[in-house]
Amino acid sequence: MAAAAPCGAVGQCRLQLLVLVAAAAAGRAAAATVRGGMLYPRESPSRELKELGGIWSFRADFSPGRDAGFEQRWYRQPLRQTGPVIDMPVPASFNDITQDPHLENYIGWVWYEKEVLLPQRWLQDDFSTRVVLRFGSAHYYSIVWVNGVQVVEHEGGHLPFEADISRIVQRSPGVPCRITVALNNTLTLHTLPPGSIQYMNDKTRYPKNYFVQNTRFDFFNYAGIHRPVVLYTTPSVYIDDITVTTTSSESVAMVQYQISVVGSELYSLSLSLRDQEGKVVATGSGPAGELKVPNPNLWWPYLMHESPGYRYFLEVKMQAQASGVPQEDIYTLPVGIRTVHVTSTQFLINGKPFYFHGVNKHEDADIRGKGLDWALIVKDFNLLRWLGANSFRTSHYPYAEEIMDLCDTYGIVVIDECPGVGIKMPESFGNKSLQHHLVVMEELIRRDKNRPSVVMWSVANEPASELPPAAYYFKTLIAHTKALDPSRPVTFVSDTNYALDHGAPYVDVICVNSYFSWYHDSGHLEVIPLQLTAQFENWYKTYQKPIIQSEYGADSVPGLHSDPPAMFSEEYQKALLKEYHSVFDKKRKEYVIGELIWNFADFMTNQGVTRVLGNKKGIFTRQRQPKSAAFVLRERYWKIANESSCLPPIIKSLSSQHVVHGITDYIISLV
Ligand code: GCB
Repeated sequence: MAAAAPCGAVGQCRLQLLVLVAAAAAGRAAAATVRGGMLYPRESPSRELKELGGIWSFRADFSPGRDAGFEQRWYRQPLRQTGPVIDMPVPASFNDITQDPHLENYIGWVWYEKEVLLPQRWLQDDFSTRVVLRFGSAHYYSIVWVNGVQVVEHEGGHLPFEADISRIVQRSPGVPCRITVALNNTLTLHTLPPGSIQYMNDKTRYPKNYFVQNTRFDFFNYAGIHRPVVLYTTPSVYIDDITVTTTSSESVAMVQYQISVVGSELYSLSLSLRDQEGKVVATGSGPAGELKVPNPNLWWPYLMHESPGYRYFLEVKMQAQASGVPQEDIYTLPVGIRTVHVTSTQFLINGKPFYFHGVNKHEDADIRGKGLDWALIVKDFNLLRWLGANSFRTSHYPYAEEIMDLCDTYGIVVIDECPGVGIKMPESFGNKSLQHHLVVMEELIRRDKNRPSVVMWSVANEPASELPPAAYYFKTLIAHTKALDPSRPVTFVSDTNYALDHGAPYVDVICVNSYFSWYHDSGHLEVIPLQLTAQFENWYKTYQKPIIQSEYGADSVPGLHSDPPAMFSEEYQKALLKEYHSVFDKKRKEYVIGELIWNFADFMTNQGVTRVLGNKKGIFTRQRQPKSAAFVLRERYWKIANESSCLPPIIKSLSSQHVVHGITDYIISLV
């Protein structure tokens, strides 16, 4: 990606300084490990919420060193007083909002600002209300000030961070609360994902001070405030975190819980678990324990049961005294009861074999880039269910909590991937990178540990796992992940040769990507059966672990036709899929436990000679219209679901021709 903005000796210094800032912060975080909970902000009788989405003021720092904002301390006064600002929507990526190619490809610090008035009752200086500012995600390095005071610094996109701002806002009631964010999208060899800045110093070929950011991943590196920013309140003594795990037998389930409270040592906790009708099915007390649920409704994946995604609601009530004042906090957590086990040939959910027939996705759309968009989210879930997809991988980074909530609700099974994509350079396997990666896994697990839809963690996509340091790297990373969450299997997604992969010994499930007759033997569909069969057999012989085909696919330009099939036509994409499917059908009787198409929808990438306005391997266009391949996959997924599911006979008896609306409506009405 070319950054057309100038950057001279000063600029180089400043960019290097950014790297140092980021590295220092990563070091601090690693040493400290992640502290505190990161409960999704929900309203309750003791908690209020204010959404800060909408138009924010914005300025990209185009100064030669990208450092004018810090030198002139833009955070000390309203942004409009230090120079021109433009309107910027939040949540959204900033890249595609204007017509300015320099902003589209901008690398460095950008500044956002919002002024908000808070309700009077939040501002009473009696130490009883805690006001928290929370960002669902911002890419990638964030520094946040409130009324000119720095409140939080966070490294990494995709995951939430927050700050207690009570003391700052309660000190000046009646004054608008000014939130200033400086955001930097520079990637280094030690960030996740990694990247590097390359200065082009040949004056005969490049303008003065020219640099580019190089990355080794295949999606446009959108940046901005991508997810909701909210202010929420809690009492000053509050429920900080809840961890829930579940086990079940035929007629009874156990819900193990652990709760942490912050603000006082003297508190009591009471819990009640309600079913979807609101009936209390179990009660408990104290910070840790077990709830017994007789005749439980288990959480089942979509198409595996007539009522998928069943969730109970765990209401946690905390009562305490703080400075003689009684305090009460209430938080309600949705809970799905389900178990996950892996054998040498199967993936079991609630003891039943589960076959992943799903997709890989991206958070990506016209104009808003990676910004959260409710209309797009709901459309995508409707398409997933239309397709008969029961699962997806969050390729190649954690998706919004709002998306994960719908996975829980609809029973869409998730392989939850961290942003470990494009880890290719030896420098990215050193201790500094590893420490940061461990912290990112801590943040991800802290966020998603209670989600029944999440059945496996993926710690990386296509790292250079053939490099010798990958052995120690993945051994440590996977052990750490398992120590944080012993209840879920762990994987990473490999495209390394089975005989050379140093990370594979440590995973529970082999996830393998391959593009036969696309990137290799281009145009030769006939090689697929042989090569894919050999791939599966080699991996299985070496590891005796179940295998997921975690990516396969072909680009197709919608409306481009060719018979016999030629690359980039819709016919070729369909034919390639079918060749893969015939091998999957043989091997899923043995140890292949899933197939995830690359990709659900076309998505934007960097410009390059193999990309025509982005990656076109979607079975839907970027605007979510089906290509021919979508119908091939839909017929297949419904067929597989009907073969193996416990759906009622009425649904099973319908062929995929009939499911256009009827069955999805029926299933949806059951949810
Ligand atoms: C891969 C990557 C994915 C790419 C895809 C492709 O192996 O994991 O990020 O987009 O191939 O289309 O090249």
